[in-house]
Amino acid sequence: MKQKNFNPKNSLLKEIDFYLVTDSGLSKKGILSDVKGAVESGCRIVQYREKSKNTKEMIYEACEIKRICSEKAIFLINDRIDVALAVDADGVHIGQDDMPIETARRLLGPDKIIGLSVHNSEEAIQAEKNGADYVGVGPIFDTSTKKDAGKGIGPARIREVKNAIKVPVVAIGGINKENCNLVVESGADSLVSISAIVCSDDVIKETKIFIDIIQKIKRG
Ligand code: 3NM
Repeated sequence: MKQKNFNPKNSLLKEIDFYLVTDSGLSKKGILSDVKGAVESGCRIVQYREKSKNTKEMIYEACEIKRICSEKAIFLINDRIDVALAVDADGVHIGQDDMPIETARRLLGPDKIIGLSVHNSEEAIQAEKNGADYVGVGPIFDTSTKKDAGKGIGPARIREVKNAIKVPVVAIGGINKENCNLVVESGADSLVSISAIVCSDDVIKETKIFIDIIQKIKRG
């Protein structure tokens, strides 16, 4: 693989606590408002995940999110490498059945961030070998946000994955304020919570609460 140049946003990955993933179907106030609120509260990574809009609408929204993230947050796009290239996002997040990571890397170049969803340490080791910058592990708990996510794999799996690889581990699926301590204590570098944030009345407040809980546990 071609040597990566130093990319300050890439090195930031290790220090991230709370990771926002958008969901236009669940959002109470709209995804742009969600992104603004979360970034204002200190969220340093945002993933635009959109399954129902056309490409033109996605490119428009992606440009708006990129503007909100600017220098403050890493901006990734779920699955759609074409949209990521079109708006020059910081990278993508892909799943096991999406474009192979080697192909995504060839299209995006060495400096873009690529995250890959994994379910166990074997997939995580393979993801790291193939050049993933981080892995997303989930669903940690049962969730109704992603209908085909399957049953929760439990927080103990985070530790197994964490022990198997060096790149950051992001936990996702059914995580809320009540159970997020278990997730961080199990070794997650950062965590995603979609419904607990975007279905709330106050994204700014809820994001701050998550970040405070995570930082307290991580920094002891
Ligand atoms: N991916 P919530 S679970 C988008 O396991 C997504 O890969 C998952 O939403 C995975 O925080 C999930 O509302 C949904 O449970 C997470």
